[in-house]
Amino acid sequence: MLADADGGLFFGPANSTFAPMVDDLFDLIYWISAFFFVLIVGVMVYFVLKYYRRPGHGPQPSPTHNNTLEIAWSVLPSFLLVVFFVMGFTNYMSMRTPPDDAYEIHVQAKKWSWLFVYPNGAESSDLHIPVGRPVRFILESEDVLHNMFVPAFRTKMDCVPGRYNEIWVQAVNTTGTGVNPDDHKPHDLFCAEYCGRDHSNMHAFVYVYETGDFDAWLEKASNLYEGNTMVQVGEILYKRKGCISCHSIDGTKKAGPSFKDSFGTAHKFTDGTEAVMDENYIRESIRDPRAKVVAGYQPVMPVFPSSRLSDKDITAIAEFIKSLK
Ligand code: HEC
Ligand SMILES: [Cu+2]
Repeated sequence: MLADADGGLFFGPANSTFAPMVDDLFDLIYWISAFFFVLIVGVMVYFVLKYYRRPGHGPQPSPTHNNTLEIAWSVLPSFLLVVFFVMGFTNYMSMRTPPDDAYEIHVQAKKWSWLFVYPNGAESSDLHIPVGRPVRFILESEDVLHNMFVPAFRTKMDCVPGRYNEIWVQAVNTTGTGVNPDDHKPHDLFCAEYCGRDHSNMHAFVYVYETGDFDAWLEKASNLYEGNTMVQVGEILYKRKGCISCHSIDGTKKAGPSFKDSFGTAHKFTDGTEAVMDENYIRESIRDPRAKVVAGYQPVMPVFPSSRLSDKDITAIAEFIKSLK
């Protein structure tokens, strides 16, 4: 094996069962290319120095043909090509064929956030998975092309609007839960397909747990309203439903207005009217964002019907926005 478990020269630590084989293939192609680059440029430089035109060194008769050489430079690259293809194809096929007993997680990408949906209906905006168990991702997009990329797993797959795509992964190490700063860090998950204004913020963390810890997390995630105040639920939904990608809570202007100090104040709209933000206005903004478009912003906010955000959820979000004064 060429690759180290820590990822070697080019990669971060290898944290999935696929990572070493991806790294091996990359290293193989890389070093073969480097070898031939040095060889060819070296020979070129040597010939230039040896044969350049100077007094006493005019043009010389040269051979027109060399069968051995031509066969060599056709057969050797073809052979390498076949080796790369077979290795790449086998890797690709094993990444695309999850074992039957894989744990399934739905991935919904949208501008500009991730939603992960677990078999029991629990949802999260960061990815949580058990260690040592195959996890199959069913990827979809609500709007444009996105791509789920976890460098630590070497996993990368398109999320295409209107169809399901899949990939699977088996993590080999746990990560910290992010609570204890001494834990090793959770992995990064990026969008790797340019998808508009806040593409670069389309980021999530990947937490990998021991099986028991994962079950505990899942249990907690499925009972959102249990043991949380409305404000806390509102904050969780604000992250989970992707409001966070367009609305800040610290006053910074993103694609949408900040929620900071916005409750109870007057908001101006593109049609010249204005209204004070109260619960009804928040509700309308979520169910029918085009009804009033805040001056200075594009009408890009997606509609959230009750199938995606219940009335109770909206109440929680309103409580959260209220708490930001
Ligand atoms: C793709 C970006 C985007 C997402 C995601 C998004 N919004 Fe918006 N939102 C906007 C924009 C842009 C406006 C201002 C234009 C308008 O009123 O339609 C807005 C306006 C609002 C307003 C009125 C704000 C004000 O200052 O008057 C509220 C309330 C709101 N959004 C709530 C939410 C909630 C809750 C979510 C998540 C469930 C959410 N938004 C998700 C872009 C977004
Ligand atoms: Cu994206």
